[in-house]
Amino acid sequence: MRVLVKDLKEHIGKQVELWGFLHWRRDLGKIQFLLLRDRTGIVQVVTGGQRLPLPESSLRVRGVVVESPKAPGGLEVQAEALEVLSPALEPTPVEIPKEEWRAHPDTLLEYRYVTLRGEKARAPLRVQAALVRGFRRYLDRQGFTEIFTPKVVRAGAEGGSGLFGVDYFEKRAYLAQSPQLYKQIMVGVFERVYEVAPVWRMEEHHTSRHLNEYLSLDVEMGFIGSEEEIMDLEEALLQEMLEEALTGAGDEIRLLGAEWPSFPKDIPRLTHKEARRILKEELGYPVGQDLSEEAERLLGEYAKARWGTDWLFITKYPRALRPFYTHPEPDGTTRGFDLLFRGLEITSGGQRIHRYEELLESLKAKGMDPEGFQGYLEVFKYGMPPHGGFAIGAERLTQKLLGLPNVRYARAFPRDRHRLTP
Ligand code: AMO
Repeated sequence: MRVLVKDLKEHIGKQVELWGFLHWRRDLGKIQFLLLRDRTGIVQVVTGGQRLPLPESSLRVRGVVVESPKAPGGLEVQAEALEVLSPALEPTPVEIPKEEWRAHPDTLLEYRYVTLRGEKARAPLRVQAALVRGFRRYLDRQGFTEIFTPKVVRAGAEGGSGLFGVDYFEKRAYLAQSPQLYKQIMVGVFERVYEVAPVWRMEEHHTSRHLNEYLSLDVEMGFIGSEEEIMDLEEALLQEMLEEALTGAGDEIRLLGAEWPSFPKDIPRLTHKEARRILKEELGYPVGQDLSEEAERLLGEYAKARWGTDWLFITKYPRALRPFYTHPEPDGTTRGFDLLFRGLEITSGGQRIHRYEELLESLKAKGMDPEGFQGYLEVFKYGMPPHGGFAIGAERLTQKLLGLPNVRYARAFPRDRHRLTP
């Protein structure tokens, strides 16, 4: 009977068939030990008189499950037949079970197509898949509709960070740096929408927190009273995402030794002004208008010490720091917020401008050409309700949840300043 590694304990004393990869091997002459890995785990297999193929070959093994206290997991399979389905033709560039995580990051990324098979390398992707599942499930239940907006666009939405140009027949087009404008338009259609899709940022940053292509988890909701409702929504949403990660990828979380965060409930909401005061007066940190990465890290520590939380909303950002679509306040601030998790910005969001005239004015005030925003602007002539939303950077959330040293490990095939392959 064909079984998965995780179910072997239910088959002790019985004959089973396993399909998987040769994870590791050891030849003692008369007998050979190997570890077989499938999508659910790893088990030791003992066989005799075989010439084992190279690691990462795919195999089909038939044998009897026996208890074996010395084997990993306390079980082993005594093989009766071993068929090589597809042999590895060369040794892997990195010895997966031994060197994983110890090899140089560039080496791990260079050979990602095979190093990803390592249990620790693939674990963050499983956790991320569970987070996204929780994201979708919660929003579906709240009456949101999943949308799919164009990724080749006429203009940028965010300002600031650069755009990648694309030749689109005779026209100049760009890779979308966010679905911002389209998700707002779709609020006019479905009131509540979300999207899970990649976005592109031509940023020169070569840091452990920046990717040039990342997965953006976007939410937009209509008929709101203020941005406070958007933050409430994000708290409940994050809670469900974390729960799904724990139930759906608990083994992976344990394998990585991740320290699970505090409950994302009643997250403290500090105004930008107050955050700057704390930095200056209480933490003795010289702050400019913009909060540097170091300032955010310090605020993360502050939130942990003062409120015992890993989460912190910074609200009411000044107008100069937010994109044109952000709802302004009369005092020069806005209804825009960021969410810091363990001292790293994982979300930006806020309430948007929903009146045509104000939007036009805001574009002009930012020195942007309304021409480029034609279709978007038009929709504000047709009763756009007060609305707001946010976007979570999926890789950053995954990185910080799992304590990964680099955001690149939270993406299967990261794109950065120097990496376009594999
Ligand atoms: P923003 O530009 O702040 O906001 O991006 C939202 C979130 O995306 C993540 N992020 C990144 N992750 C990895 N590499 C990058 N280079 C990178 N840049 C951003 C961060 C960030 O908080 N349209 C707004 C969202 C909204 O208001 O709804 C936006 O895109 O986690």
